[in-house]
Amino acid sequence: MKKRFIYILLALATTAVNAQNPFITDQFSADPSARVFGNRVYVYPSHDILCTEGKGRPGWFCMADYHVFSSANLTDWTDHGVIVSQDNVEWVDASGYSMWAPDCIFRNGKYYFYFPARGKDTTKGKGFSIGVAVASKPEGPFTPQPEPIKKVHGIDPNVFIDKDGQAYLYWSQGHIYVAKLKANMLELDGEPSIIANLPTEGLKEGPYLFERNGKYYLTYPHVQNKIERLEYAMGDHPMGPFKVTGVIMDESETGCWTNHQSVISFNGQWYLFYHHNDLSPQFDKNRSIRIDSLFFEPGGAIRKVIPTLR
Ligand code: FUB
Repeated sequence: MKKRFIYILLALATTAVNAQNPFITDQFSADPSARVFGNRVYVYPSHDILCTEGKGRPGWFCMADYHVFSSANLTDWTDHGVIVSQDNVEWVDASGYSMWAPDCIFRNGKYYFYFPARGKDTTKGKGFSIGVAVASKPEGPFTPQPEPIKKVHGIDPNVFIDKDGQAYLYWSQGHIYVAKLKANMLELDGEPSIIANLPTEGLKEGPYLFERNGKYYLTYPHVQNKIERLEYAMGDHPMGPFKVTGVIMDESETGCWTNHQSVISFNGQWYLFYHHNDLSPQFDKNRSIRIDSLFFEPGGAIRKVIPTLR
């Protein structure tokens, strides 16, 4: 009886959080990287805008800057404003509107914000590089490094610091890559490697790694039927080997081409952050970020998330 009552309370609590989707409604937002810093959740998303003739590439992704949002209760969100803009990073091509999915992590009193963008220096290729901006507070002000991280070409950076203090950078470029980071969090410590044993067909991007009960969960969107499905693989070490384990969110649950996830535990509950194009049903490159509760099976498998709509 007591157990049933707890389940009902849990269900009500879940509904209360879910009922807000999407939870940022005054601007478009995508690719949410959520982090718990102190007693607040900070979300570092991409900021979708609309490219027009002469400004970026109309009909495509268009992002010029990043905001950070925070909340103590996942209901009331504070927009801390722009933390990094394509106009204030030396190496970024400011005509690119290419400030795609970022991440942020805390180490030794500093917050390290990782972001991909196309650089000015086309001799290094037209593709994306990944830069870092550093701050003393999670909401900034952030100071961008003058150069992107060497030997990293791709998008969707994600950083994980293991219990032994070793930091890892994950990113994607067709495949998902991993490399150790030096303690300064600004340089690779060794060569990047492609993470093996992931699906061979269909684009995989947006890596996000978290640890629970000694198991490492590598989560990623994987294109199925032209729509990204959120999947995960599990392993015993941050660099793998990983074994493809399951689906977090089916592609049939969203009509949006892209999806992009992060996972946190906050006040004893796990949450999945992701996006959909709720506020722009006709144009799926103007997206909005969502939260849903995440649950695990007793053996550690992730239970599929059914998105909560408005
Ligand atoms: O937001 C631009 C790109 O779309 C991201 O980098 C991908 O993960 C996808 O969400």
